[in-house]
Amino acid sequence: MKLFGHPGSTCTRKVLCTMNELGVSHEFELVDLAKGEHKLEANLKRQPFGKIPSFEDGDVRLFESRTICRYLSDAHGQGKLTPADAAGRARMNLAIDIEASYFTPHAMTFIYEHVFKRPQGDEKLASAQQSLDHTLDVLDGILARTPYLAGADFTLGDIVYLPYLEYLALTPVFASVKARPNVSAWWTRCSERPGWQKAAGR
Ligand SMILES: N[C@@H](CCC(=O)N[C@@H](CS)C(=O)NCC(=O)O)C(=O)O
Repeated sequence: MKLFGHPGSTCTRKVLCTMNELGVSHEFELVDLAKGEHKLEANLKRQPFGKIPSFEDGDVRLFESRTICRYLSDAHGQGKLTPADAAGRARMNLAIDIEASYFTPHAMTFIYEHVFKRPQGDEKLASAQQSLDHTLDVLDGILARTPYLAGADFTLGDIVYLPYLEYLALTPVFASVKARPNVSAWWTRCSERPGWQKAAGR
């Protein structure tokens, strides 16, 4: 199988972490964002929206990081990273939906502002802070009951958050994560996993 992406990209790192956790080997082809390679024809054929990552496994061709992670767990996971029962799978998918809808858009506002130095404006930052705090409260409530977002085990529902938290840790907003004891302990637990350490380039 082959992954096309960039080692610093949040969406690429989700997929790399999933591959590492599952122990599947892969080829990696760099799509250099700094050189605009994601907008070139070769990448557009794999990812029609001109983004990374994209993925090939034989004749299976995919894009969208969360879809690739789900495919990897289904096709190569042998029960790892996805709960076996319907209720557990629903909790995992809920965690992924919360991440995509209510966490990442607000987290990215601060990552653009502080890490990529793209000023977001005071109004947007204030609104993102309020929304992020609310999402962190919801996550803290879930994690007060179970060690991982879908229950007792580490799943894709946890992996999808890690790339954004890794970059948020470089911003002043990480104080909001640290202020929530269950989220903070969960982040420590997840980020210490060798699968994440390797995906983050350590
Ligand atoms: N929903 C897509 C988002 C992909 C995405 O936004 N990728 C970023 C890198 S993490 C990218 O290609 N950015 C370059 C651009 O938007 O021009 C996914 O999960 O794969």
